[in-house]
Amino acid sequence: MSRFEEAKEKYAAIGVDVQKALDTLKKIRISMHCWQGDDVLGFDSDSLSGGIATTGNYPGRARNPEELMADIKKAYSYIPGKHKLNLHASYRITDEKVDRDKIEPKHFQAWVDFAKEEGIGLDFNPTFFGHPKAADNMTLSHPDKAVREFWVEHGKASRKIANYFGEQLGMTCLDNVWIPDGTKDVPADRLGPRMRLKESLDDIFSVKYDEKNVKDAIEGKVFGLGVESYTVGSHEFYMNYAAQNGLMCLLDTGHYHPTEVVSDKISSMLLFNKNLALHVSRPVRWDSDHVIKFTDELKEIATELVRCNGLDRTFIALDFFDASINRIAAWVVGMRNMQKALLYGLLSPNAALKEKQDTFQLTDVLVGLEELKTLPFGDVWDEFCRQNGAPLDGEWFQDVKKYEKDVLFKRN
Ligand code: RNT
Ligand code: ZN
Repeated sequence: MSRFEEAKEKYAAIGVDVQKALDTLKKIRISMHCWQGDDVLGFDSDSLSGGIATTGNYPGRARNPEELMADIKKAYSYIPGKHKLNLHASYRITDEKVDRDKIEPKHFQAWVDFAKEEGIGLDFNPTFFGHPKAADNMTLSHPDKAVREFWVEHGKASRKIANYFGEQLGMTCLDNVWIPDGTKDVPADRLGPRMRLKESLDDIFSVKYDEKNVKDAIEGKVFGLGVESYTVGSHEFYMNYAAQNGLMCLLDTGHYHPTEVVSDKISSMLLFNKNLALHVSRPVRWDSDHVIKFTDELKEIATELVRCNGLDRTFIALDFFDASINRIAAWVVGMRNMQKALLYGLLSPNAALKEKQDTFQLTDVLVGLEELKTLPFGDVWDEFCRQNGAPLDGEWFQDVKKYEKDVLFKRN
C-alpha cells in the first residue's frame, strides 16, 4: 500500500473522505498579490507611502512589467491549481503619462492578455498611496474638496477597470478599497474625516455594475506607521458602512490588535453577510506583512471557512511583502501554505466534532482536535501536488535558486 493509501485509511477511520477534500481544494482560487514581486512600488511611482513599508534589499526585484510577469509565471509553475492575480492600480502598463484619476481599462490590457494566457482570474485595488496627492496621509477623507475629488475619480476609474476584468475573463473581479487616511497624533476631530470618507464612498459606489463582473470590498485597519493614533477607515466604520450599503468587508489578518484573531471573526461575518474577503498576512508584533507560515492561526482561519460553509462565498487573497528574501519563494511558500491550511480544514472531522461540542463531550473535542495534528497530513498534501501536476515539497526550491542565479541576480 502506498503512503497515500495508508493516509487515506487513517482519515477514513475518523470519518474523513480524503478524495473529496482534494477535489474541493482543487477548485479554490487564491488571489496572489502582484506586489510581493516588486516591493509594492508599481509602475507609476518610485516610492511607497501610506504607513506601509517593505524592509530588506534582497536582489532581484522586478523592475518592469516584463520582469514581474515572468516572475509571477515562475511562481505559478510551483503552485498546484489555477488561481487569480491581485493587481493594484499603480501597476498599469502604458507609455502614456496618465494620472490615477484618468486610468482606463486599456491601460491594463496587457494584464488581461496575461491572465487569459495563464488561465487565471484578476482582482483589483485602487491605489490610494505612493502618490503626491496622498502626501498628507489623507485621500478620500481629505479636508480639501479638490483632493477628495481626485481620489473619488480614482475609485470610480478602478471599479470600471475591475468590471472590465470580470467581463473579459468571465470571472468575478473583487475590487477592494483600502485607504491610508489617519493622523500621527491624537486628533481633535474624529467625526469630520469619517463624514467625508462616507460621502466619498457614497459617490464611488453610486455607479452600479453587474455583480457577476465586479464585487466591492472595503478594508479597515487599526493603525499604520506614522498614523498611529487615528485611522479614519476603522473596522467599525467599514462594518457599518458595508452593512448599510450591501458591500463586503475585507478582513486583513494584520489589521487587528495583536491578541485579536481573524479566525474568530469569520463565523460572525459569514452569518450576517453573503460574502467575505480576506487578506491573509502574518503580523509579527505589528502589521509587518511577513510571508504566511503554516501556523495554528492560518489553519484555524481555513478550518473556519470550511466549518462555516464559506469556501464558495469568500474571496481569499494574500497580502504580504518581504524584501529580505527571494520574492518568488515568498509567493510560493505563501500560496502553498494557504492551500495546506485549507486542506487541513477539509481533512478535519468537523461535523463529528461539532456533535461532541453540542453534547458537551468536551474532552472528546480536545482529544479529537489534538490528534488531528499528527495524522499523515503530508502524504495527502503530496498527493494533491501529484494530482495537479505540481512539484512536491522539496522539489521546487532548487529550481527557484537556479532562476535566481540565472535571471534575478543579473538584474540591477
Ligand atoms: C495596508 C493594506 C493593503 C495593502 C495593499 C498593498 O495595510 O493591508 O491591503 O497592503 O493594498
Ligand atoms: Zn491588506
